[in-house]
Amino acid sequence: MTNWTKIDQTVKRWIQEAGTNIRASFTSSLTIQAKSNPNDLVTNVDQETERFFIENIRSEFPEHRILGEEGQGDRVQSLDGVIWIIDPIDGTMNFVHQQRNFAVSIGIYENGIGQLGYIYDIVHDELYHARKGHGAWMNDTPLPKLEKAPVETAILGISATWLINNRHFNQEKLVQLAKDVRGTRSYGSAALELAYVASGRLDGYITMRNAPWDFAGGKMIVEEAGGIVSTIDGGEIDMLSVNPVFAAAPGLHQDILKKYLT
Ligand code: 2AM
Ligand code: CA
Repeated sequence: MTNWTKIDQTVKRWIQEAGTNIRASFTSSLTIQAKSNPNDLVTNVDQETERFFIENIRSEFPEHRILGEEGQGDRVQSLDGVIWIIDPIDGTMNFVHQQRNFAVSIGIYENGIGQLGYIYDIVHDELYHARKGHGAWMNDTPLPKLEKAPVETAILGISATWLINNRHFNQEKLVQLAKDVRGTRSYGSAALELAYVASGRLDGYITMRNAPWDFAGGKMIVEEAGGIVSTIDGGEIDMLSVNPVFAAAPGLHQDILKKYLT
């Protein structure tokens, strides 16, 4: 049997240590490179933080596999066993330009089922975390179960990218949704936006393109807080592929799906 209590305590210790190192990096110069396009950034801190987690996981839990954004983990092609899905820095563009609105994101899945999730907002020292069947917390405070929210009073996380002509989704219905909700916000970190849905700072979050490391931790935390996470047409998220992601409070999720997404 997997000892989730031990894993939980260990991850929290590692996350604090990673946070200390990332905070220290603010005063040293970064090495910045572009990946798939000039706006897709990676820094030495992303790579060093991923390496920090991988080395620790390999030594403490050698039978577990690791899917990491920066590719230093394993080539994971199935969800069998225990898999750590890690984004060492989600919101790298914010990290580089703003030194805020970024987070460490970790989801730990067993045979495809989320067991532990963590999103650490280093600058605000806010650790959002969840354990399957036990609930979700921000630091030591339990997150109350999300309640039904109507569209008219909802605050929706959505990037302007999806409200202009794009190749992933016809924007017209989303433009109408953006008009109908009370307000929209865009933070540039999928992990933080999911953490905000879980904690009620946002009522919903929509994106057309997220990778497993962007949503693995957040999906778990939103679900343990009573929210719903699906693809844009209400289907199951595939933990090994890029997905459109729609997370929201109950009620709001069904209403938006029915009226704006199908
Ligand atoms: P990142 O900072 O770890 O790259 C807003 O840009 C959000 O989308 C961030 O969480 C960012 O994660 C993620 N993101 C950026 N480009 C992406 C891409 N091409 N595919 C999937 N997710 C992406
Ligand atoms: Ca990243």
